[in-house]
Amino acid sequence: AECLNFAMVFSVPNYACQRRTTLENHNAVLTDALSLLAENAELEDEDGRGVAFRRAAAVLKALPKPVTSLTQLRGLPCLGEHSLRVIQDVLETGSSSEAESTKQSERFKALKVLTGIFGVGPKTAAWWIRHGINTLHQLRASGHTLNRAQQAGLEHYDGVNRPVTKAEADAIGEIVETAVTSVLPGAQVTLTGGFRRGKLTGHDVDFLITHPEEGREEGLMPKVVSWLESQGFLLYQKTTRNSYLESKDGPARPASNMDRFERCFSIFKLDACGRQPALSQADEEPKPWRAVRVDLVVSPISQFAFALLGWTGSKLFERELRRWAGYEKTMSLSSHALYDNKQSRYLKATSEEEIFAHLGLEYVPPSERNA
Ligand code: DGT
Ligand code: MG
Repeated sequence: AECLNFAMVFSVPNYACQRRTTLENHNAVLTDALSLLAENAELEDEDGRGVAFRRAAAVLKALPKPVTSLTQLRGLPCLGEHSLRVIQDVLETGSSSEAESTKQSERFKALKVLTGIFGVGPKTAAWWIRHGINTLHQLRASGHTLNRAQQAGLEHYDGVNRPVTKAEADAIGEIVETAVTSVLPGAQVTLTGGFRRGKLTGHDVDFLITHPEEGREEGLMPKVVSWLESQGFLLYQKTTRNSYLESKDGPARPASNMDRFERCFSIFKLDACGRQPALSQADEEPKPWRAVRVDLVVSPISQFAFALLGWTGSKLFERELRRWAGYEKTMSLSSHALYDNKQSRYLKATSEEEIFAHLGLEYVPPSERNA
C-alpha cells in the first residue's frame, strides 16, 4: 500500500482527443455538477459557457482517481475560475449549491421540459416561456402553431425522452439492416453515436450507411425511408440534405460529393416484442410499442472514415478534434474530409486510424472517446 501523506497531483493533456476517456468515471459527483451547469448554459443558448463547463468536466472524467483536494488540480487545463469554484464547493460540502439551485429553478425545469420536445431548441423554448408557457399542458392549451417535427415530438414525448437501451438499439439496427439491404444489396450499416462508444443507454440511435462501390449509395435514403414507411416502422421522418453546407464549422468542403450526404431524422415505432410494454401515463392503456429517436446518415465510401469518426462522438471529443486540427495542425476536419491548409490539399483516409495519424494524434478507440 502506498503511503500518501500528500495527495497525488494529476496531469492531463490539453485536448480531449489526446486523452483516453472511458465510461469509468472516478469523479461523477463533480462531473455531474459541471455537466448540469453546462446543460443549463446550453439551454440558455450560451454555448461558449456550456463548452467551458463541458471541457472542465471532461478533464475530471479523464482522472485515474477521485479528486480529494483542489491542490491536486494545479496546472490542469480547461479548469476556469467558475469551474474551480464549483469543484471547491463539492469537495467542501459534498454538493454544488449552484448546480442544486439551478436544478430546482423553475426556468431550468421549464427549458428542459420544452426542449425535451423533439424539434424544439432553446430559442423556441425561451420564447414560449416569455409568453407564459412553462409546461406541456400549457403548450397544448395555448394553441401555438407547431411544426410537423414538434407535433410528432409532443405526441411521442414520453417515448422520445425515455432512455434507449442497447437491446433496443440492436433491435432497431436489425430493422435498418433489413431495410438497407432490401433496397440496395451490398450496402452496409454501422452503429455510431454513443452506442458505438459502449454506452449502455442513449437518447437516440445513430446509424451510418454506405456502399463499398462509390456512387452506389446515391439516392439510397429515400428508398430506405420508403421501405421503412411501407412496413409501418416510422412515426415521423424528415430527410434533409446534409446541413454541412450551411454549417459554420469551417472551410473543409469537398468540391464534389456534397449533395450525396443525406440525413434522416426519424422517430421509430419499436414493437415491444418480449419486452415489458412501457407504462406511459396512468390513465392510458400500456402501448405494445415505444417511440425511439433514430438518426440515419448516408455517406459515400470515399468519405466513410470521416463520417464514422464524426458521428461516433462524443460531441466534446469531436469539437476537440476539430480544435486540435485547426489550432495545432492548421487543418480543417469535418465529417466529410480533412483539409491541410498548409499544403492546400485534402488528405485521404479509409480508416479512422489514418485520420488520427494525419492529425499527429495517437489512435483513440471509440470506447475511449467518452469525453
Ligand atoms: P446520446 O445522447 O446517447 O445519443 O449520445 P451521442 O453521443 O450518440 O450523441 P448524438 O446522438 O447527439 O450524436 C452523435 C454524434 O454525432 C455526436 O458526437 C456528433 C455527431 N453529430 C450529431 N449531430 C450532428 C450534425 O448535425 N452534423 C454532424 N456532422 N455531426 C453530428
Ligand atoms: Mg446518439
